[in-house]
Amino acid sequence: MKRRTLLVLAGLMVLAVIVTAQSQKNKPSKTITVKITKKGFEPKELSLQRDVPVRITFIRQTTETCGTEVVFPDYKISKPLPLNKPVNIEFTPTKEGDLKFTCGMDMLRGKVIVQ
Ligand SMILES: [Cu+2]
Repeated sequence: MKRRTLLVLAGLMVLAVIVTAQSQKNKPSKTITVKITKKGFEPKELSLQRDVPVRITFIRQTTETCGTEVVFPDYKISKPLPLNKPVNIEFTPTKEGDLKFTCGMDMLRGKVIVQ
């Protein structure tokens, strides 16, 4: 009887470890905020690490630019940016090198350096 209890406890511990590992796997280990202002993306240059999941939060704070959408062409990501609403983009850079992000019309530009 006591042995069975121990087994159940051990099983629960293994399960807890697995669940923790899974949730950490899905959690971005780096978060960055990028604002869209009159000047464009701020900051407009980001540096990221290869294979490290990232969450970039974009907030458009102006109506004076055409930055109503953000596009990461290499990762086929594009999202509308409503005024003053944070929009999260999550991905994992898998290649080293420069990566561009732009507005929907490729006028505002930003750069991600993946190392
Ligand atoms: Cu534009």
